[in-house]
Amino acid sequence: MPSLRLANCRLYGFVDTAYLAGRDPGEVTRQLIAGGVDIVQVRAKELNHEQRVALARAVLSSAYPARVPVIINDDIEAAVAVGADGVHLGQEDWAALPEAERHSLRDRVPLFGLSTHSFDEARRAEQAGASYIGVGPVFPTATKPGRPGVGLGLVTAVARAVTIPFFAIGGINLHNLPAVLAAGATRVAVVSAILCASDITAAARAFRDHLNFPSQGGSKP
Ligand code: TZP
Ligand code: MG
Repeated sequence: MPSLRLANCRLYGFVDTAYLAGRDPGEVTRQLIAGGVDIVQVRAKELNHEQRVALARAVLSSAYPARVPVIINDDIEAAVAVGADGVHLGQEDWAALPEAERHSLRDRVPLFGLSTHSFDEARRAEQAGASYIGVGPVFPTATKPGRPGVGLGLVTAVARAVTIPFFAIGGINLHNLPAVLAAGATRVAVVSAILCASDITAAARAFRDHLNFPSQGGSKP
């Protein structure tokens, strides 16, 4: 079982089928990890359950030797079936989950993350026992069409009030990364700026180089 410590996870990478463009998911996973991605999400909006399970197994087989946790988006049963480290759910998925399933989630998968788009959602996710939250989209992004950017102010508010790990997400690139960090984020989740790069490993490395803190492995949350 890979290390489940989120404390030192700074860069959240994705194997998102919308951006694979025919590339091998196991190889993309290895490239992400070679670039310093600390945690990987399998995001496959258009696949069915069986296809998502197969994809998740390919990602896990690359991530497992590197002890990098793998999180499955949307599909709790797929996460359980492949022995993934966790599941990531949106607000709608979470709202639709029966109370009993919400309570049993932590028994079924070691980690669960929730997407949040407002201060209240972030606070509620923490109270609900989420292992971590995503906060965004910070900036509008084609990866999540139709959602307005929540802005850097929400990053600052969450950084001050929420104690579980949070990842700023949405439209983050190397140009705006310094502003995201200055707003209070210590962790970022990046899809397109890494997966659309000609060299995935180099792109991930460029992000990761901004995310090393003096307290790495120490006390910084
Ligand atoms: N949740 C909020 S924004 C987003 C998700 C999954 C997409 C982030 O993708 P990108 O390409 O890094 O903007
Ligand atoms: Mg979802």
